[in-house]
Amino acid sequence: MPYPTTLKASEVSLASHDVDAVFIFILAIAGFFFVLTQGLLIYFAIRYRKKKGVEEATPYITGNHALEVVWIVIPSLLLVAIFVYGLTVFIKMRTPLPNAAEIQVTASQFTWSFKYPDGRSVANELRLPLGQPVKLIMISRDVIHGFFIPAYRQKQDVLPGSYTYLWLLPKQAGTYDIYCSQYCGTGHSLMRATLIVMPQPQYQAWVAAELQKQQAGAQSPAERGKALFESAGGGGCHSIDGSPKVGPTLKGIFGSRVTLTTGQSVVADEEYLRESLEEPNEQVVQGFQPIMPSFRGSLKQDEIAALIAYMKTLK
Ligand SMILES: [Cu+2]
Repeated sequence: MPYPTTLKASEVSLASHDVDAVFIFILAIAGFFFVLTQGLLIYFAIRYRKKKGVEEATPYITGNHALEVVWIVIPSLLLVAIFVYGLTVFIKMRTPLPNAAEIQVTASQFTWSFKYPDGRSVANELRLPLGQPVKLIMISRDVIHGFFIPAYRQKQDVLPGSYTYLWLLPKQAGTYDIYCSQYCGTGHSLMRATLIVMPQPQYQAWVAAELQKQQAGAQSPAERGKALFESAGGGGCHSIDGSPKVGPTLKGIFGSRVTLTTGQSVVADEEYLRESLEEPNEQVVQGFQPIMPSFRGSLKQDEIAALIAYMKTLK
């Protein structure tokens, strides 16, 4: 999703502003020396070209201390300036403000899951209030992923078994893309999420509405299953409307006859769906890769039952 084209990309977040400034600084220096050296090259080639019929001996030059000092000292100082400027911005980008709100990010094939301080979990959508610093504490459930917000110029690898972090300071309301920047498997290109930056009052209203929804009390198993499917990011791999994704669609799955990679055909009943959640790579549907992560241990039995109840509603 594109962010509004009326604003300058360099102003959408603190880091994007700083990173762009360093980039332009280096580009300007490089551009200046490119024009200077190539300009002189062309100028000298014309000015001192060999003229027809003129025999001129090339002067024998042994050195020029003043010139040598200039071309050693000036570029050295410029390189130190680039280093110091870059380091300053890097330190700023790696040092979260002390009042940063903490959000847990869990990456898994092929979903981003965000856990807010109030306990809510949302898949593939991160909402942040404008002007409020946020620290993302990230871990992966399976392979190495990369959390990347191109418009913010911020990117951080997300590793299994080790926390990494990123901190953001949104400066413009809008909608931005979040990509996975490390090839992580078949569904890598689908591993996208959306960052929505909202003005403070709207954000507070959204949080209140979500919390109310959550506390609205007794859900039916199918409603609970739907919420679980969404918060666990099931939609990253399985469509519910029959459209193709990395995994089979869940539309009409319950009670249907599926052909497995072994050639065998089975009915997708409660037991088949339970096994597909806990031992997903035992009975893989023909035409699909055995890449689904196991939810054994991470889903309780009543949650599995709720998910199956939800699948029954997807006719
Ligand atoms: Cu990934």
